[in-house]
Amino acid sequence: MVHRPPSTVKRMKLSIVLSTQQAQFQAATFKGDLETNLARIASFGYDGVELAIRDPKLVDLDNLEGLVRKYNLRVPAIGTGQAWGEEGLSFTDPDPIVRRVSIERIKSHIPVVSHFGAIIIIGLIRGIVKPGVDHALAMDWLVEALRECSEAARLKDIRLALEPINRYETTLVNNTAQGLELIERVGTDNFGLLLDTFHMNIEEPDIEASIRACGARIFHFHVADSNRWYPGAGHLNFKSILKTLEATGYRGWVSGEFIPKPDAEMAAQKGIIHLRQI
Ligand code: LER
Ligand code: MN
Repeated sequence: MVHRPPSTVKRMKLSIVLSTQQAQFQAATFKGDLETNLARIASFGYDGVELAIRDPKLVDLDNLEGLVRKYNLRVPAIGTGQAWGEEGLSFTDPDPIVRRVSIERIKSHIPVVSHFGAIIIIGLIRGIVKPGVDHALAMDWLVEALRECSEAARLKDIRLALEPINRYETTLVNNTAQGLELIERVGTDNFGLLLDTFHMNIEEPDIEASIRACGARIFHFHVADSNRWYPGAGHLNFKSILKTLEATGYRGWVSGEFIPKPDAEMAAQKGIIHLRQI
């Protein structure tokens, strides 16, 4: 029997990033008033909203859940990187107290995440190799922290996804090959990868080949174009990328994480139109 790749991508579950609090991170497409933003996101046709939460203690979970339900949205993933961006928390800080607080912060997301049936994103909270720290030692700290967090998450059937992030933002785990090596070292089956087309365009020699190599280890997927604007605003071939993703068997979410330009509404609308055309 001849096996032919599908000519179109099945209807994808699309979400978009919304920060539950003000944040410096540029590519959280929506920030500010929660209800207004959830209403807009739903009206543009998104199925879900990926929430960036710096600290679960600061979130009124009942209110959040009520609003998400009111606008018939799902929450596929919770981003945690603002704990690094705003507070400097990381798994690889030379100070053991900072490392402990960072691990506890990630574990504190477990009740929120299990509420929504979401996954926990490990982005910049992995940290960077700080001055005076050896790269191998930072990797050891990272592996230990990820083992502890993924073992705690597994008790609640929760998955964690580490995002390879480009070299200009971190010195730890920049590409998918390093991400796969890390998965081997951590050794827990609820720990996988979040691939982001913006970072892949900088770090991967061949985006489609890297997606195929990650296969079943892909737990979540971020889309932004080459310039980190909405899909369709740069030179990435989303048709080819998403067909390749689907061919791996991935049936998870495709989440828009792009700069709110020319403004958040326009970016969200143009992005979804481009992706739905595929
Ligand atoms: C977060 O998902 C991300 O892609 C990083 O660029 C955060 O800085
Ligand atoms: Mn991302």
